[in-house]
Formats: sequence, structure tokens, C-alpha cells
Amino acid sequence: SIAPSLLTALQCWGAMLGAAAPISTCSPKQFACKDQITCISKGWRCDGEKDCPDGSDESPDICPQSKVSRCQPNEHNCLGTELCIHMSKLCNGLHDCFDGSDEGPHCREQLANCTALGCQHHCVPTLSGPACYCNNSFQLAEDRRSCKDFDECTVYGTCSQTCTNTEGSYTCSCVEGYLLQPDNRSCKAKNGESLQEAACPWALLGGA
Ligand SMILES: *[C@@H]1O[C@H](CO)[C@@H](O)[C@H](O)[C@H]1NC(C)=O
Ligand SMILES: *[C@@H]1O[C@H](CO)[C@@H](O)[C@H](O)[C@H]1NC(C)=O
Ligand SMILES: *[C@@H]1O[C@H](CO)[C@@H](O)[C@H](O)[C@H]1NC(C)=O
Ligand SMILES: [Ca+2]
Ligand SMILES: [Ca+2]
Repeated sequence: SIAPSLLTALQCWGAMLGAAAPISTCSPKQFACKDQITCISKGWRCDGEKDCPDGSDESPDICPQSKVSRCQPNEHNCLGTELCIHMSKLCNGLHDCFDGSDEGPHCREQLANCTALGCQHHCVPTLSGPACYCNNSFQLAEDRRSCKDFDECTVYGTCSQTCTNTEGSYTCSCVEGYLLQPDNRSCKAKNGESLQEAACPWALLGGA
């Protein structure tokens, strides 16, 4: 893994050059755009939105199966719209999709179909048939019935510094000289040192 001092030096460069500054090598958690300059979070690859300047994160050779919906794991795409609602809001007695398609007679009619489907965690009826979904921190596996760990570290911003995925969860940690905050995801420099003071003495000289 990258030494903490190198990491802070890289973050330091990032701070000096501005948040959108291109770096030529991407970390293992990042996707390298075809322009060979831009790095984006792997979680943004094939998510239905172009994040690379050249759009290469959504190109057909990178994303072979075109996305059926752009919803997060355990979310449902309301028919004919871009609205995503959590699967637990299907058949919960409240209209959550604009057209109310998340509620209706299918909620009762498909209960037996749900049982037959054999979901590992949860099952809900939808207009297109029963569907499985998973507890938080899990996502549906390829068989659409069992659940597998969701790697939260692929989602940009999960942790402010170091992210470690675990089975059914994740943990954030901080590089040397920083303390994890009560929110368990952000880091603060010890002794009130700022990033610039601690890692970028030349930034103070240059007035950057
Ligand atoms: C899912 O979460 C619920 C409530 O947090 C818990 O009771 C249940 O055991 C979990 N199910 C699985 C399969 O982990
Ligand atoms: C639900 O099950 C019934 C009877 O087993 C079947 O006729 C119906 O087509 C099923 N519906 C769906 C949406 O799978
Ligand atoms: C942070 O982690 C501690 C220890 O695991 C836990 O008790 C606490 O509830 C967590 N705080 C938040 C905001 O998740
Ligand atoms: Ca609902
Ligand atoms: Ca996880």
C-alpha cells in the first residue's frame, strides 16, 4: 500500500492544484479515463452518467450490458421515470412513485410468487413480478436471489481518507497524524495542524 507520507504529499499536490487537478496515475479504487489524465471513482463507471470528460466511463466497450436502470443497489426504478425509491417502499401502503405504480392489487396477488422466488433476505411484489432485495450493506448477486457484500469503498466520499471494505460493512481510518471523528468517516489533523502546515511547508512559502 501507499506510504502515509506519500499519500499526504499527493493530497497536498491535489490541494495546491485544485480539486479537479488531473493526476496521471489512478489508485486501485479509481477508474482511468481514456484521456489518460482523469481518474474517477470506480463507483462512477457505468452508473449511467458521464463522469470522464470524454465519457469513456460509459462507453459500450467498458459497460457491455447497458444499464436497465441507474438506481443504487436495493432501489427500484419507478416505471418510465428516473425516480429511484428504496425497495422497502414498494407495497408499503404509501404512494412513492409519481404514478403510484409501487402500490396496487399486485401487492397482494404476488405474495405467493414471492415465497416461491426464495429470496435470501427480502422479497417485494412489483408490476413486473416479484423481486428480491437485500439488507443494508448488501446487494443482489448475479442469481438475483442471494445477497453479497456491497463494497462501500467504491462509492466516492464514503470515507474522507482510508476506506476498508468488510463483509456486511466497512470501516474508515485516517493516515498518521489524523484522528477519526465521531461520525466514523471524517479525519481531523492532531494538534490542530492543517493539511497545508503538516504536509506542504512549501505551500506556505509560495502563498499558494
Ligand atoms: C436483515 O436485517 C434485519 C434487521 O436489521 C435483521 O433482523 C435480519 O437478520 C437481517 N437479515 C439477514 C439475512 O442478514
Ligand atoms: C404468480 O403466480 C401465479 C400462480 O402461481 C401465476 O399465475 C402468475 O403468473 C405469477 N405472476 C407473476 C408476476 O410472476
Ligand atoms: C462510530 O463507531 C463507534 C464504535 O464502533 C460506535 O459506537 C458509534 O455508534 C459510531 N458512530 C456513528 C455516528 O456511526
Ligand atoms: Ca410505496
Ligand atoms: Ca461492504
